[in-house]
Amino acid sequence: MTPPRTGPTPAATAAPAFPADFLWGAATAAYQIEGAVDVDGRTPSIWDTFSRTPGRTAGGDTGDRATEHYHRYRQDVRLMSELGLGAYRFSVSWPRVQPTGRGPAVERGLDFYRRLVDELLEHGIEPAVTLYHWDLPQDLEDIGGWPNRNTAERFADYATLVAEALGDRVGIWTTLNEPWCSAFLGYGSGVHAPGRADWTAALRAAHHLNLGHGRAVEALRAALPRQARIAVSLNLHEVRPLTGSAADREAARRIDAVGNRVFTGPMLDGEYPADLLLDTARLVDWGELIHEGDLATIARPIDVLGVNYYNPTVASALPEGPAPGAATASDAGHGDGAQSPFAGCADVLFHRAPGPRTEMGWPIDPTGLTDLLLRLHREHPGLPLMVTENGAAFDDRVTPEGAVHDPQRIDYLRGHLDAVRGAIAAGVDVRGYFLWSLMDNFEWAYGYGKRFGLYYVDYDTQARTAKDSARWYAEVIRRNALPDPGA
Ligand code: IFM
Repeated sequence: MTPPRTGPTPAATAAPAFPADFLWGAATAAYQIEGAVDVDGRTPSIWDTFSRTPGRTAGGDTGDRATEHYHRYRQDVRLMSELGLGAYRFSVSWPRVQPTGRGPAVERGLDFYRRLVDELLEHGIEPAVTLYHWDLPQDLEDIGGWPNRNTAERFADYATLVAEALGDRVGIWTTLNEPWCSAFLGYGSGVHAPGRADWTAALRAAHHLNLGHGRAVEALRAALPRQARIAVSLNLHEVRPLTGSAADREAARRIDAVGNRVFTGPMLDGEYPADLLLDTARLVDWGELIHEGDLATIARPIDVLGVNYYNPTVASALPEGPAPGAATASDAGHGDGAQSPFAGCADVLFHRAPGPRTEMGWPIDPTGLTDLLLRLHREHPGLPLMVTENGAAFDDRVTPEGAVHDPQRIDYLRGHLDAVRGAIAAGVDVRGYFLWSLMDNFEWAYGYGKRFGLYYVDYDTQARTAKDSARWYAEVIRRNALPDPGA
């Protein structure tokens, strides 16, 4: 069930090692693994409501049971220990801690995370907490959700509660995970909870997520010891124009604005990019949305930028006539037929690069990760980076002998880790890598059909089985270097 440690260290590999203090981790998120959705005072989040709504998730799957991590966390920490993880990135469920999104904390909810953190520390694994991985308390959605400015204030209060409970033992804190998904898939295309399709609401949500991040940074700084490291994890789009034509480059620029710079602009540069404000002026009144002082709050310094990367995005302008092989923005890897998540870019086409894909249909191209890291280093020199998510879903099966052979995942990981190493060699300050994901789990609107884990989960018995990639990753961690292919 667990990956045995491999034998003695073979002769030094040709591949250069990662920096000596490089942090090797794996990541999960509360709603994707915990289950136990109605115990110890937890109330529904927007994902409970959404997934219980017919037609919203594949097969009607919900996170009700998930991988039962809430009750099996000790076993799961043992699996992490056998991998040799230096750190484990998990998220705290807001409705477990503060069911209505306001008021005092529910201690029974916090106790789960106290137990988890203690277990991690006992195994020598550094806990890395993400405060928000998409499970907004339904009560807050009922009064407007992220398009409502008040949600940012509520988020800061919640951040204080969690920091006061765990701050003495947790050194790495992330405010938001992938706010682009919360804003643009949750309120723009509607393929994520709460399932609203309204570009104005999506842009308002983006600003309030930015503000919530800034307010949470302030709250964390006030509550945490000085040495705590504070981050945000962004799923930045490595956007490439299909051709060098001015029209395609313009399409890529617009996607970059509403896919990336809508967050990096205010968070890292203290302002929204002028081109984004112009592009979206007909959708939202930015002057009304941004209050005095907001930009200074959003730009509170962070210690590390978390980068979540899976694949590059190829965009072009809508040509005259039909465009074979292309998909409109609504199909940009996030569900067919829905409104585009890229606000105001319905006329942009997305192209599926030839070559191998993952089970999600996402192209496999590690050069996108190197380019993204290089760009961030160029544009924000001095800001340490951490890959806080990277991984791939494949159609894993358990053999009659009880093994899970996943050579494609090993290839994917090798390529992307090599990309990280290449960026480090080029001078980029990358502090660590968190593989998505520790174990198979609830892949949001795709339900349980897409398996990203190092551990295969049998959802009937909840048995965890180490995939070959788990053994391979344990070896990477042990060597602090990539093993030779075939090793
Ligand atoms: O499963 C998700 C995760 O919750 C956020 N980032 C992308 C992963 C794979 O889709």
